[in-house]
This record gives sequence, C-alpha cells and structure tokens, in this order.
Amino acid sequence: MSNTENKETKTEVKAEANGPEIAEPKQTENKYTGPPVARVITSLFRSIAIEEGDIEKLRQELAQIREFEPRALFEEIDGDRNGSISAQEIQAWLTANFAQNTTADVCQEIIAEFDSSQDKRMDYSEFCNLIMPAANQNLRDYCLYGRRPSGPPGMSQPASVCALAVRIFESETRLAAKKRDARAQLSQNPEFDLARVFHDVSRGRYDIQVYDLVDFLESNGFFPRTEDLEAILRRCDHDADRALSLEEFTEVCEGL
Ligand SMILES: [Ca+2]
Ligand SMILES: [Ca+2]
Repeated sequence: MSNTENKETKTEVKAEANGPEIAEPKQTENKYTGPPVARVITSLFRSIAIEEGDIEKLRQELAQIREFEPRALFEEIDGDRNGSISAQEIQAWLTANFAQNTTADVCQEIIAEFDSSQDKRMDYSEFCNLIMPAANQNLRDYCLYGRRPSGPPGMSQPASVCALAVRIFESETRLAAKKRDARAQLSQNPEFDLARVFHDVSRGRYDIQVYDLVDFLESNGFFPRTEDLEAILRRCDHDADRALSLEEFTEVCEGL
C-alpha cells in the first residue's frame, strides 16, 4: 500500500516537473474547434423538424391535386418499368423535370431515407412514404383509394404534379445535405461518444421519451413546437412508440 502511494507521489512530482512538455500533446488532442456535440445534435434535430414540416406541407398540397395519381407518378419515374426506382432513374426524371443540382449520390441518399427493405431501391410503398401525406391519414387514404383514375393508364401526370414532386425531392436533397454535414461534424469531434450522449439525453433509461428530447433541445437553444416534435417522430421513430431507442437515435446521429 505504501509502495503504491510512493509510486503515485513520484509520478505526480515527475508530471509537475515535466509540466510544459506534457501540456503539448494535450493541446494537439484538443485542437478540434467545431461547435460542441450537443449543439450539433440539436441543430440536426432542428433541421429534421423544419424540413420534414415543409415536406409534409408539400405532400398535402400534392395530394389535393385532383389529377395526382401516386401509382402513375411512380411508373413515370420507374424508367425501365421493373417495379422499383433506382437512384439513376430518380436522377434522370428530376433532370427531365428541370430540378437543380441532382446527383446519383444524393438520389441514393434519398432512397436510403425511405428504404425499409434495405435493397437500395425504392418500391411503391416506400415511394408513397416519400410523397404521400404522413400527418393526415384521411387525405392519404382519399388519394390512395378514394379517387377514380382521371385518365387512361399510362397517361403522364400533369406539370403541376411533377413540379410539386420535384420540390419534395429538392427538400429531401436539402435535408440529406444537412444530415451529412452534421454527421461529419460529429464523427470528426473527439468529444463525440454516442453511447454517452444517449445515456445523458435518456437519463440512463433504455429510450428517449419526448419530454427528454424537449429538455435536451431546449437546454441547447431550440424550443420545439408540437408540430416540430411530430415531424421529428415521423422521421426518426420508426417503430412508432413515440420514443427514440438507441438504434433510432444512432441512425439520426450516424446514419445507417
Ligand atoms: Ca426501375
Ligand atoms: Ca421508437
């Protein structure tokens, strides 16, 4: 016991004597000067709330166009008519409809956002999650089942439908870019430890409840409205239990 004490004292004395030399590697370790982890995560949730809120407005606007037929639009984008949409098909369709700044990589990111089957392509049901209202079930059902086809099969969708669909893809592109930036900032930040952040936000429990999330966001300067929280849950709470599991939180911060 006294031996250990002696050793410790010796090390301390040594450390003090070598003070300036030890300080140097410490400085290089801490040379990261980006915003603190909690701020980056808060701003990521804020971007998700804002963009998903805007996208939902566009979806509802689209669903109210009488001629809009999700199946017909899907088939229009599915250039080779094989029943699923690839990144290249989205890019080609967007370019043909005058969308700006589309790359196959970005289209792949958009597919990943909705790819519940994880086959890197978008099938019709995933496509519906992208463009159909998520916060208004009546409008969604009306659009999917309640309307008669307004034209013969294979007729192309009117320009008003395409223009709104393009805007949805453009908003998805913006959201994907913000997520990419935030995740890069987190992965480069030596202070970022996902398990620790999850533990802090969830207060040591196995998932993050809405009030935990509100406390965390508010303590970092973002005061979410109810609709912001609903938008966040729509995007991040995949099993719809109104809480974020470690897996769901990891997906927000690090992607899939
Ligand atoms: Ca296809
Ligand atoms: Ca959940």
